[in-house]
Amino acid sequence: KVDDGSNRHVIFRSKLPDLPNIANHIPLHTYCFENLSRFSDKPCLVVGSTGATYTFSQTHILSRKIAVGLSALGISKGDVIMLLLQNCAEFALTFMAASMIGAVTTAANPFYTAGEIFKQFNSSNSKMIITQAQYVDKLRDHGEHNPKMGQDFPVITVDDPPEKCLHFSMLYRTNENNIPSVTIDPDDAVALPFSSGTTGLPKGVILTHKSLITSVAQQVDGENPNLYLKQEDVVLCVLPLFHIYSLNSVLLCSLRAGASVVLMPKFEIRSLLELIQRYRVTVAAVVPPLVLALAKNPMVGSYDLSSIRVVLSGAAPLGKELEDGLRSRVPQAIFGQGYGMTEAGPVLSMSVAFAKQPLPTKSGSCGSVVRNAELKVIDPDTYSSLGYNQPGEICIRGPQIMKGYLNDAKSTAATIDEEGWLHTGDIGYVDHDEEVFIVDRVKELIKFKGFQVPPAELEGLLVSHPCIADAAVVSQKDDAAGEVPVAFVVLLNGMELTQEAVKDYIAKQVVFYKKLHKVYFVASIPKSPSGKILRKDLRAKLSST
Ligand code: 4UW
Repeated sequence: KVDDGSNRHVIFRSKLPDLPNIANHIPLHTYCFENLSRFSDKPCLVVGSTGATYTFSQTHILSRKIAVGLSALGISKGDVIMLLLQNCAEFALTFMAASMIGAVTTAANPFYTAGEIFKQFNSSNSKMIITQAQYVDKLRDHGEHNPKMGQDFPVITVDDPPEKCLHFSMLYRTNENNIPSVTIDPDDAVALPFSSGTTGLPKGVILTHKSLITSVAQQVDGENPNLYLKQEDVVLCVLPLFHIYSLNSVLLCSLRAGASVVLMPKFEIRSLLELIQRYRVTVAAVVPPLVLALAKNPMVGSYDLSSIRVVLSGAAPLGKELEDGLRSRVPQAIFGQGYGMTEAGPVLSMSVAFAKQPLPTKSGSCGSVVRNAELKVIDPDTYSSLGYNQPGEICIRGPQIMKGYLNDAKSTAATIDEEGWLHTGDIGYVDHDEEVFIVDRVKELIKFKGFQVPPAELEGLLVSHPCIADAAVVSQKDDAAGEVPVAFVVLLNGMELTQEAVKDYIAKQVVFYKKLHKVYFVASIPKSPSGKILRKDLRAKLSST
């Protein structure tokens, strides 16, 4: 995918000046804890449900202890550990600990089914799972092709360990000075989130020390940070840390900037409001469905939300009415969006209204491209680069983007071209004020409340049904979730199935947000001569029904 040369590259840059240098030659944990001495006794991690607080120096020492504990269990440089956790202090501590010994963290949604968990576990070649007791049964029930829990890999629980599991305390009852010395290269992996990218099944996204440091620096470093976080800030961490948005823009950015992080295991409106009020939350990182809840729920009126100074939304489009709805409830806050994609490290653009010296922004914009990066918009058919206000596929280039997909050179080459541009599969444009607007998505991905639903995964499950000959899954617009997956199914000759039977078949195998909302039985799936599903035609069919 290279420009045919007929058109000069039009490259968009941040409205803010570039950082003169980014410390992306050091390991991620060294970078995140670099300014520790300035705020060592300040609260770093606050567990919302219990009030337990870890200062920055406690967070640092515990991470070091856990690093020793992980290596005592045989985890060494390059090994992958899997976190299957709701937001909790142990998540943050273990992530940093793994970085310290050159290990890599892959985090999965704890609500995943056993099938989904083991696909990620096997494909990432994970060596252990750290989880909560309530998810352990799922790990036992994993079928004959998977490794045996407790024998082939240790399972550690952060709460009372069930049979054959170890307790998390064994990881931190160590001497932090015994950390093995490892040499970490900036291009070594540190995080391995899974994403389906522009096409196909979920794949391991290799994010290196260099990519994550660069991304955090692009947000919070320098004289005029794009996302200005102060030491007095209290950042809400309700979005799941297993998703890159929360891991990067909430946890890592706060660690670097010295802001406190209030951890909430899962979204529940009353506890959320209580936490905001109790801890005087100043920065709320949210997704559109959460904005909806905050804008519409009558309970909101009974809580004091006056501490909030920043509302950052992302991961899915935010409608203007929704934004206005919430704005009227927190009138003192600055509103804005960030635009991210796991593979992009993840932040492509961020509202400059959040900068230390803020600039005016428009409602609906996803901000300006981050500093020290290049963004271009290309014609999806000719690849030639487009100018202001012309919608096309958004591409990004810079040291923050992923190294590639794990063990998948083909998908990597289809996503990052020879010139280093990462093709997002999103359609958008940049206006004359350098603001990015997303208008459509050309990739297959469906986003349910910001969660990834890869159609190829559901199609694979559908055609594994003995009565189904072919299938295609596309998105349908939905007021509450943004998008929901619906299926077109071709039955094998003479076979009969009801819509409910197809839905149930899928529902048993996937996490709640991947469930099919509708099933249409059709005679054939429209395909291009090369065999690609013509999803546009199917979506058009949906909007005409
Ligand atoms: N508007 C419209 C948006 C937007 C959007 C994303 O699950 P992934 O791979 O990754 C994410 C990451 C989001 C993110 C990370 C860090 C951050 O600071 C931030 O700002 C608030 C957001 O969602 O899904 C990637 C896909 O999600 C869509 C878009 O299609 C993108 O390719 N998407 N943000 N503001 N759509």
